[in-house]
Amino acid sequence: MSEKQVLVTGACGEIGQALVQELSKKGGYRIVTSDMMPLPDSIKHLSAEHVQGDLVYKIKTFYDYDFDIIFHLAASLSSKAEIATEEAHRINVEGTMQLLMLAAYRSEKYGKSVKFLFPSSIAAYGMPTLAAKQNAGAVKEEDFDNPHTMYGCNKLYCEKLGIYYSKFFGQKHLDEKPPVMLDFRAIRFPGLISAFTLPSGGTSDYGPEMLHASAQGKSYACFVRADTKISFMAMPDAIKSLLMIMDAPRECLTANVYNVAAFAITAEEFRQRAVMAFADARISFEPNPRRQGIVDSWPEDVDDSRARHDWNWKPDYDVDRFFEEYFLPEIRKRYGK
Ligand code: AKB
Repeated sequence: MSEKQVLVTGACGEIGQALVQELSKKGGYRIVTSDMMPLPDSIKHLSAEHVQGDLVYKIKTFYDYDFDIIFHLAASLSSKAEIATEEAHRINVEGTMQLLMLAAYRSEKYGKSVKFLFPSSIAAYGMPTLAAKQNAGAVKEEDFDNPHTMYGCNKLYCEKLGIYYSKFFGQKHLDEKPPVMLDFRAIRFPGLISAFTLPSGGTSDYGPEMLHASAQGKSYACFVRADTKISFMAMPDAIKSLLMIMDAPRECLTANVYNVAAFAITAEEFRQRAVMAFADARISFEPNPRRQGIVDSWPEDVDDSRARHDWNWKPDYDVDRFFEEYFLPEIRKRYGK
């Protein structure tokens, strides 16, 4: 069978690096990567071609490629996007729009539906008050879709754009045979934690930052309150979900956008786990009002029953397995603790 051609944008980011490694392990793909930065050594040898530069300006390059699948991971995350809103809009929305137009064009012109995989986020939600957040429990995809951040607005709007380009673009008369459209599939991710890379520019970053700092014997001042609770997931589960939704037969998908969840814990619970694992961990809480406000607007947990039903989603790592079987063994190897 011939190889499928895959584009991974934002390949140098945390999800990008882990995804490129898994796609290459899975086999059967010619992986083209793109990012503002050169590829790190860990994945350099796995990319058939790397296009370095700003996606918005490089998009013309990609019109010559016959992509079967696009993973559009490039984004400016929530904390960074809140500081540079206009730039975030350009990266998050214009970049996505350009790539969706390319996928729509290729799908229609060559009669072959390009799969477009999009990582959305719990930032697409906006809980009106802390009390509402605490009372809501695990929220469904259609609830509380009123983001409070530029990044959340960008993600929610790009979900809508993806649905538009996959269903309505061209506005054919209802009786006309519809053209071949792109196949848009989005996952709303919680905070992700990798044992190999550190996030930057996000607001769920306090979780991974606290753990990596403690593993290195460094003190850490957590920028949110101890009682702050959101949902988190091990990076291998995030990659698993992307590959599962990629492979899911279209007819099994009842929606374009899916929550995935693994474990919802507070910043204090992170601290306790860190202290149990690393006796010299020194963690204080010094909330930053702006970043606190962002996380307070995200739900405590999300309901992923739609993904479980439609494509048999189930995370491998609950909170205990995350620490005992993934994070701690890997991080001890990494930092020699
Ligand atoms: C962020 O904190 O911005 C991201 C996210 C939750 O989408 N990690």
